Amino acid sequence: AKEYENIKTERDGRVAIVTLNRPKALNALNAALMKELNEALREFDADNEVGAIVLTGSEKAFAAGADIKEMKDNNFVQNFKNNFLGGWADITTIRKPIIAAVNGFALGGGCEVAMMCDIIYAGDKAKFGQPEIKLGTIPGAGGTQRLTQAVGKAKAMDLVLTGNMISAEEALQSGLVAKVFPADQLVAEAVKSAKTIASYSLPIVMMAKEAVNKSFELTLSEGLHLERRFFQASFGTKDQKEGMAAFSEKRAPNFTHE
Ligand code: CO8
Repeated sequence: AKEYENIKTERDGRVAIVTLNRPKALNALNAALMKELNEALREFDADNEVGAIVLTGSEKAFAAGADIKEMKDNNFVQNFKNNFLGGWADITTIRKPIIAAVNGFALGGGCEVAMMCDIIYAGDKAKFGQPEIKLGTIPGAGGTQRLTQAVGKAKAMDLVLTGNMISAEEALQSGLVAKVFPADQLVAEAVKSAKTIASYSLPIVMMAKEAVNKSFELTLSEGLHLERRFFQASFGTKDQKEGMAAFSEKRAPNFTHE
């Protein structure tokens, strides 16, 4: 695997695992880390041998937010001219599924990065929050938008305006996370799900991800239209023929991602 300074990458079969690795700052997201993260994700997105990605941190912190020490002296003109944080959402341009496996703190930009992923699994000690208000700023990478879409106005306002954290259990109840696991089993469980996803036809998985994500952008009739077209198009793949043949012949399918 390629050597990075702020992240680690590994492969387990068709699953790529990216681990945020700035332990001395609780994985606070600085420009160098985000650059490496986006680089690694782009590389795995382009790799035909990768079918799904798991993004995780340490047991103490997924990420405790943007690096406060790095940004504290920024001024408006600098932020604006450099489009500060603009590139951080590149994660959302990755076309393969990403599971965020969140142990410990997912605060501010950490929570926002998790929400840029497709599925969030949490360890039972995880804490989610948007504490920017305590620092004299507001969420800058989806904490007022993706969070509101995920949990609704009441909960999002409560988090964004008080800066309070919620537990994994509360995050589960409010629909922010899909599942909660004991902390020490979290990454293994995320990899297990990622392997299941990666065992399916990659182009079909990519269509499914794109279709679900479009539901946030399109009207219902446009979204249903897109879904139906993708569904129709899926019959143009070898994998649809294989999947339905295998069902009829009562055997396991052998998807070739074509
Ligand atoms: N930035 C820089 N350094 C950090 C950060 C951070 N966000 N979080 C923790 N650290 C550092 C601490 O300064 C400390 O360093 P040192 O040992 O040199 O003093 C080290 O990590 C360990 O942290 P603590 O000693 O504070 O550990 P505790 O266990 O006592 O507390 C907390 C853990 C509660 C998580 C605490 O560290 C904390 O409150 N951190 C800040 C959380 C926060 O406010 N996050 C929001 C940041 S603003 C933001 O994210 C804007 C969003 C921008 C969009 C991002 C797009 C992806």
